[in-house]
Amino acid sequence: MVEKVQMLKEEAMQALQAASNLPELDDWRVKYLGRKGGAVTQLLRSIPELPAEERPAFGQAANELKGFLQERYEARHAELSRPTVEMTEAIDVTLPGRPVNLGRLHLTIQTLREMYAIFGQMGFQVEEWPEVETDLLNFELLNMPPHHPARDMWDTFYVNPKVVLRTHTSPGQIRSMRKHCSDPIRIILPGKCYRYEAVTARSEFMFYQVEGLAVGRRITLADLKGTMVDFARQMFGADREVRFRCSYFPFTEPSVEVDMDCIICGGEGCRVCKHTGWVEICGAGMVHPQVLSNGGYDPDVYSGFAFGMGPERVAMLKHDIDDIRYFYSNDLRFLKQFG
Ligand code: FA5
Repeated sequence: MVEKVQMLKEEAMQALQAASNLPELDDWRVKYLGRKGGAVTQLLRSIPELPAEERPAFGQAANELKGFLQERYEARHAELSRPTVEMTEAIDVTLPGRPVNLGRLHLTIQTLREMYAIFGQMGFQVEEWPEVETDLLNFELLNMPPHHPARDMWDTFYVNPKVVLRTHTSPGQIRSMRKHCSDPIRIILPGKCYRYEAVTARSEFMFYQVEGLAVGRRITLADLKGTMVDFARQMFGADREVRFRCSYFPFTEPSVEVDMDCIICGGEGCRVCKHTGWVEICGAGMVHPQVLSNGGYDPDVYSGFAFGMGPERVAMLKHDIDDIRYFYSNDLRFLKQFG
């Protein structure tokens, strides 16, 4: 009798393979597993008619067959229910491919790289420091203790009372001096800065700065002037003129603003230079003795100069861009023009 079960199994499996769609599969289910007249059901119903000694082995084989076929049915059902891919149109493999959109460097990054190359030739190396900075480094060690009125020059985003989003890259001066421990330094420190100020055509609340710092023995204001003139001429053209104006920063003494003759009007006066013939390119000065000392350098032995310039403003001058807000508003029509 167990052979009868085996024969039914083979027959059912062949029929299952032959069922090539869901209606055929359903006919198969009714034929073999159907509750009323299904072949396996009939097999099970025939058990009581068997001699007592044959019933256990036959019953076990018939029940196993029922479980097995049920499982196979479900697997086949899942297989036939999967959507089939139909070729609706022919593919012309000779068509040219779609061009891949190439990315490009952001104008600020391009300008930064040009600046690295120019200062690199003069022996400056690039170092980077955190954008989230302590109040101690951003202000206090740069001669601005709490409540010092000069803090008002930098409208500050506070993370908490002791931590700020850096308002300028000058805290990097202290970090780099402490890193180099009394060795001569010639570095530039690029990075993002944040200021809680109104966004206008010339000012963003987030922008980049490139800090420059040179520390050594017998460094003078003439070295700063030479560096600025060289930078302006390499960046903007060999006949650029540079002038220094007295200014004030708590961490430099003396302090200056560096102006360049207007690249647009050649010094005649236009809207870019506000009809003065000059445009500011950075703030700068000789590193204050107290700041040298805060950085671990003996001010009786060492001197240094520092400057901080905005690459967006450099790019605006170079490409005659009249509004800084284009830089970070993600308008590809603007960004695609460069590079
Ligand atoms: C400073 O931030 C000083 N730390 C610079 C400095 C460094 C002086 C070392 C002395 C020694 P100032 O706030 O002027 O200075 O900013 C320097 C440059 O950053 C500006 O000339 C300008 O190019 C750029 N900048 C400043 N504020 C903005 C702004 N809101 N949006 C875009 N660029 C800005």
